Amino acid sequence: MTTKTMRAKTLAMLLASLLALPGSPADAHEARVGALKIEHPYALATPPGATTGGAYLKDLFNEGKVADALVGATSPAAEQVQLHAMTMDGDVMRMRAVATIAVAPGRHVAMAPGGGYHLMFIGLKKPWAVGDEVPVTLQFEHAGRVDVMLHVEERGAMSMAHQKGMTMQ
Ligand SMILES: [Cu+2]
Repeated sequence: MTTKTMRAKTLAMLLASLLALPGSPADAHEARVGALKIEHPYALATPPGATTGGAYLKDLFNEGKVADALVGATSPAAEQVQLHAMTMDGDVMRMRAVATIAVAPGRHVAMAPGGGYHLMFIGLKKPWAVGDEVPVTLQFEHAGRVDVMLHVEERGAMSMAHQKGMTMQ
């Protein structure tokens, strides 16, 4: 094997491991409450001094027969946690607070950076670094309350990878 092909292989492997990281079995985690399955709750690292942060449930799946909805969230890591929706206002992407995020029976809600829904942490007690774990309590209309741990991940390449994974609704 030439040095060149070895280098190319190493690079390809490195790239593959980077892209696979957020959803890989080693890193993925999930929680269940009632008929709801929450897959890989995560947050993105914030810049130093940041007072807000975005968090995402990679997948929220309603396995049951009853309509449910995420109606609120709280965390000791922030003064408040809002449910946000991204919408296009002409060419500008804007976010707004919503009261509920519905998850119909048999349906998935996928949250990702750059579109759809997210959890917005306002008044962060401290900025988030890669590898941090942030507790959040989710309140659902039917299933009730569940504590999950957000894994803090890198911005940029990682969120791109997440967006790619969002097509499988
Ligand atoms: Cu927001």
